[in-house]
Formats: sequence, structure tokens, C-alpha cells
Amino acid sequence: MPSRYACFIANFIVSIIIEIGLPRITYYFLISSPFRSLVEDYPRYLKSFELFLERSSEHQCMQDFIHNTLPDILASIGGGRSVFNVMGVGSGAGEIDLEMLAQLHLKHPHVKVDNEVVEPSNDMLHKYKVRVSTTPDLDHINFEWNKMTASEFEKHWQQKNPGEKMDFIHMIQMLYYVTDPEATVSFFRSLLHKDGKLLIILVSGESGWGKLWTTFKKQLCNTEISQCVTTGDIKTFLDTEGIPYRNYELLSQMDITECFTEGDQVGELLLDFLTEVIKFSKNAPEDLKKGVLDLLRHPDCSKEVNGRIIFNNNLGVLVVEP
Ligand code: SAH
Ligand code: HSM
Repeated sequence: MPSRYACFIANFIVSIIIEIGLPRITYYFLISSPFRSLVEDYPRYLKSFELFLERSSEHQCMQDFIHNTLPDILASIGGGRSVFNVMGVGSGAGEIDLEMLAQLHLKHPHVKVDNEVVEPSNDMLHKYKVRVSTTPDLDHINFEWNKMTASEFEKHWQQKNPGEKMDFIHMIQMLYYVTDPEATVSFFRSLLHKDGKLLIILVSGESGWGKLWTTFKKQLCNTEISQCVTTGDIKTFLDTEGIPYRNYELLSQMDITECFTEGDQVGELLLDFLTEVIKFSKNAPEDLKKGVLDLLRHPDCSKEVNGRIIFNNNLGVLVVEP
């Protein structure tokens, strides 16, 4: 009898498909699924990212690192060559890239630079180009614009420049958006000269992000991209492979006070950025929303300062050897 029962179910499903059509079934499935990842709505992602930058010390702590620690790292690259090959993967609007290029110039004032920019967003590339056109003293740099993802670039590079080596590659807050961060690190590391360096910045495993993601991994990190990766994960990979690297921790904060005011527009965008879910406060089931909000203000993730809720946005920097 079980086979007759299976047959009946199969016929029933086929008759529904014939009745309402596959596209509509797909549509019902999609709208009944509560979450869409923020990266599917790029304008909203951009808005929430820019708001996050305003509300956090993210770029400030990177700039401190670039001024205080990076120069010594850059001193050892280049092997005396007169042109350095530099590459930024996921450069955004280029603010941090240009800071690093300025430090490189201070360390190696007579060197010319070929700078490959890999960035899939038109908006970001446009902002980067505007920044370049309004920044003085960049004549020694040739910018190559690659409007593509890291994996598209990998294919493009293998066809166009197999064998060409790089002096300095950086990927700053980018590895969340690839499907296989370890493979991405391996590919870009393989492009380094023997004295080259690969710089990776991600949120630290010890940050509030790390706590949020370990607690709600199943609900929030259920996408094709790696999204919830921290430097802790990359360190585990590098240790397993026996790849040498140096690790720095950068202290950073994010003011998330508005996240706790129902209906506040700033709070809603910041919550979307924290959870990577479009309109999280509207779309998340009540128990998940409560769990996330409780954890966000818990001492594991945040501290209260003068009535503001300050989230731990500490970053990890990995300087990977070839
Ligand atoms: N590095 C910049 C921007 C970080 S935001 C900074 O720290 O300010 C992440 C950037 O990665 C965005 O500009 C986004 O467009 C880009 N990005 C998204 N998916 C990517 C992918 N698959 N490959 C390369 N870059 C990607
Ligand atoms: N959205 C992943 C965390 C992050 N991205 C922090 C930039 N800064």
C-alpha cells in the first residue's frame, strides 16, 4: 500500500503544478520564506554600510593601523624593483586603499605602482574614481579598474596574466561575500612575490560579531556566501595549512543605541547590517528578534556608556606570507 500512497501524493503534486504553474509555486515559496539576505538589495546594503561607517570607529582604527604598523610591513616588500604591483580586492570607495598607497609612497618614494582594483559594484567604483581624481600626488600610480567579483577576477587573471606576481594584496572586510574564503585566500596568496604580503581584515572572532554569529549561526548564516567568517576562522585555516602569518587586533566600536527603539529608521538599517537580513525587525519571527536584541545589548557584545549601547566591533588583521 505504501507505493499506492506515494503514487497518490505524486499525482496530487503534479496536478497542483499543472493547475497553478511552476513560476507561481516558486513565487509562493519565495515570499513565504521570511529572510532575504541584505546583499540581494544592493542600494539598501550600501545605505546601511555607509551608516555603519558613520556610527562606528571602523575606518578610524584601520587608519591608526595603517599609520602606525603598516609602514614597517611595507618596508620589506618590493625586492628593490622600480614598479610595485599592488591589488585591492573589494576596495569599496577606496578610502582605505588610498591611505595605504600613501604610506607605501612614503616608504618607497621613487617607486611607481600598478594598482589593480577589484570591485563588483559600479557605485563603489565610481566613488573610488572620483576620490582618485580629487586626491593630489597620485601621478606615480596607474589604476586598473576591474568591475568584477573576486572569483570572476580569478578566471580573468588566469587567462590574462598567468605568472605575473604581486608585491602587496589586500582584502579588507571582503571575505564575507565569497562562497569559499579559504580558496580565495589561497588563490590570492599564490600571486605573491616571495617577499610579497597579503593583508586581510575581518571582524575579530572575539568581537560582538563573533558572539552574534556563534549564537545565531543557523538562523543568520544560512546563505551561499560565507557571510559570518571571522579572522578566527581564517587563522584556523592558516594554522592547519602551516601558512605563516602575523595577527593584530584592532579595537573598534559601533553605537547601536537606535536598534532598541522600535520603528527607528537608523536602528532598522543598523540591525539589517548586523544581521545581513533585509528589514530584519519586520521579517524576523518575534522570538528570534528578541533573542538577537537581547544578545546585542548583553555584556558579551556591548557595554553601556553614558546611556548609549556600544557594540564591540573589534577587527582582526592578518598579514599572510607567501
Ligand atoms: N574595503 C572597503 C569596503 C568593504 S565593504 C572598506 O573596508 O571600506 C565590502 C566590499 O566588497 C564592497 O565594496 C562590495 O561591493 C565588495 N564585494 C562584494 N562582493 C564581492 C566579491 N564577491 N568579490 C569582491 N568584492 C566584493
Ligand atoms: N557585515 C559584516 C561585518 C562588517 N563588514 C563589519 C564591515 N564591517
